[in-house]
Amino acid sequence: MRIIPIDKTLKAFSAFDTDVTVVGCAPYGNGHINDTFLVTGDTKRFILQSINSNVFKKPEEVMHNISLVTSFLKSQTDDERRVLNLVNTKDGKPFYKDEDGRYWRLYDFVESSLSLDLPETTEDFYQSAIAFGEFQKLLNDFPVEKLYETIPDFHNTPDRYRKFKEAVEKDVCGRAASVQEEIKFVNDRADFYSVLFDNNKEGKLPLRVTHNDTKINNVMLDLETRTALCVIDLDTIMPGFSVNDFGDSIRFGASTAAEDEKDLSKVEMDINLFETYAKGFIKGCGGLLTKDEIMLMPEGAKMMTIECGMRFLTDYLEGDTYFKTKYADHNLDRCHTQFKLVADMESKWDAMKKIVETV
Ligand code: ADP
Ligand code: GN1
Ligand code: MG
Repeated sequence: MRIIPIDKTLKAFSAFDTDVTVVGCAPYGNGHINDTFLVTGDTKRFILQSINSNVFKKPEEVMHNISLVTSFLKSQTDDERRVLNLVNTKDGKPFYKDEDGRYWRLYDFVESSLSLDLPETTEDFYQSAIAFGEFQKLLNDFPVEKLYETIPDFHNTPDRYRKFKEAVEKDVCGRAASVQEEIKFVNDRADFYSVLFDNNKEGKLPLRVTHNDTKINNVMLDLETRTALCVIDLDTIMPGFSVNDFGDSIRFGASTAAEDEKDLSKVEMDINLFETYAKGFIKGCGGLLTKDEIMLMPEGAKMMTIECGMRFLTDYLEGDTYFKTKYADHNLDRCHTQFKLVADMESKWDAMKKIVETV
């Protein structure tokens, strides 16, 4: 775990153009990538983040994308609570680089809102589906050529599989022998990994501008109405497949347990939540999705889940250098829930296919 001294955090905050006196500063949220702090000022609250530059090799390009996307989204709505508001530095930049090379950014805190790690009700999940669907639709008019690819091959599952096999081969931590069953689980599904790219080549799955990290905790819901307010965590907006945005939400939010649940008997993909999310996402996309894209939603769900499990296992084999972990086998526990979900989706495959045929 990276520890950032509090004086460095407060110094970074003071580089931004705010007119508050800081009264509190504490780590915040459950993200796996960036270091997030809630900064409480005397009149206003903020989210201060140190960007993970091990994951995002070119933080300036991430901030270029986020500035463009948030400005674009603001031009599409009159309600300022609907869009994440980036605060510039005193010298007008969207990020601050400190003397240790850390990159920082500041957002207004989205007040009177909540972000959930699992939906508490079916309606919560439906609302997040509407939000990510609408987000997809809005991005349809975004000029894709202006975006940098912040993590190359982010959802290129065949390439993730190649990197996984490399990690097994190198086995730098000597952990491969103890996870033979998990390795077999990945290898047994090798034929599946190119399915979305194959459909893309056949002209059935268009590349769109997608969010690429559609966990329910990346949507803020209004505390009072519990309707979706705004989509956050915009680091990975890049060209991608709509079914991946759909699928990543299912992977995380349609699970009956947390991503790191140790008791696998609690982990299932809730088919009713799958159906609910499919309806909400299609509605949010407002007629944008083609019939083929809708039909490939089950593949998107399974792809994002096996890919994520494979990424957790790769990170475990490589010594836990990518995802933040809280204890020794955290990545392995996460990998197990993902594989349990994949197996459960396989057993519910016909039902999933039927839902998207009729939805
Ligand atoms: P990570 O990339 O590490 O997942 P996020 O940008 O998703 O980082 O932030 C982590 C968590 O912090 C979110 O899940 C959310 O709960 C909270 N959060 C982030 N930005 C805001 C904001 N502007 N207002 C309120 N909460 C926020
Ligand atoms: C990371 O940043 P966060 O926690 O929203 C990861 C996603 C994974 C997810 C697994 C940039 O998302 O790709 O699906 O963890 N983000 C990045 O929970 O790698
Ligand atoms: Mg996040």
